[in-house]
Amino acid sequence: MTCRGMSAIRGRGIHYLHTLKAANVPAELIKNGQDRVIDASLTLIRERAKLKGEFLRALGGAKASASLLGVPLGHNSSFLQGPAFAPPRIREAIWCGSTNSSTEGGKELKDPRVLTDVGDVPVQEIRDCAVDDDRLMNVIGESVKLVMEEDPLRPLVLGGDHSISFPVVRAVSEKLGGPVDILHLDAHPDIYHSFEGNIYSHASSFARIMEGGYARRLLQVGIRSITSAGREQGKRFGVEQYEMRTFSRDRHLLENLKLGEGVKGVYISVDVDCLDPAFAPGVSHIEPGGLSFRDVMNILHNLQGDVVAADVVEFNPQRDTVDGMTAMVAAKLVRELTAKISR
Ligand SMILES: [Mn+2]
Repeated sequence: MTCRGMSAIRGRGIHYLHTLKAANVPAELIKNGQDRVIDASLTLIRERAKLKGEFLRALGGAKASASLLGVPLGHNSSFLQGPAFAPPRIREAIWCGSTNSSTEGGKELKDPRVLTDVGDVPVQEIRDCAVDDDRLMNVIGESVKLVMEEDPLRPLVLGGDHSISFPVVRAVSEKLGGPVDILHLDAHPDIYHSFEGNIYSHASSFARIMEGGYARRLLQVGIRSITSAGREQGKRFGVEQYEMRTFSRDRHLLENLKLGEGVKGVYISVDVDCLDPAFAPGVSHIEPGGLSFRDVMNILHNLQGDVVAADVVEFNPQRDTVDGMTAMVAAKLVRELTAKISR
């Protein structure tokens, strides 16, 4: 596909805003309506999380259990907006009959003590009501906190573009009362102060996280598209950037990580484009020279630490192969992260 073809796709993205901005309509009418829609959205997530939490506590036997929360948001991407359509495709692939419901280490995904689902934050419906991003990011964070409210549930967030990691990590850190260590797998450091004027850009989420003090350590792995500004920002925030060009040298260290001691735990953020595009073509930013799927599995399986929450972001179904290969890749990342979280 040519780049011109790609901007045509971008032009067909989601554009719900603007229709509620007539000058002669009282602002309070709109504000009150937005409040009601947001309340209703949070109520459905709260009640689903509450039911699943009560159910697991009644069953007993789970100390920590992954619960899926979809965040279908794509408008903070600097290029394509397809990640807004990812959560249902990932769920479909998790339960695809072509494979069984066991994780590699033998956990059973159909056991609710291992995995539950509280549904999606209705991002498009909220944006359709002309809610701005300051508020939308708060709704995403509130939704994460509603899941964490229900012990033993822990949020496993389905993106969405990478901008969602900022409100999610902020919520996790606020809820736990301190910073976490973050393992961030990505081709890009996503640490620009802002990108094309957008402080909520998917290229800026880790600048917001580091500024907010939500992470003690940030380890970025898989990096192979980084500018001098990205390296400077990394130094400024004390980020540990592991670039692909030295991966063979760093492999042993990265496949034996121990994180989260002395802080509130470990957060894992997986951008699907950390993988080489040979393994995961369905991403917005094709960047050759990445990790193999098994490299990622080795890093995740061998990581020692209490994983308090995680996300899988930047899967773009509009760029996937016709048979949904990258959906299966994203789903397997979610399945293995589920195994990592649940115990
Ligand atoms: Mn990326």
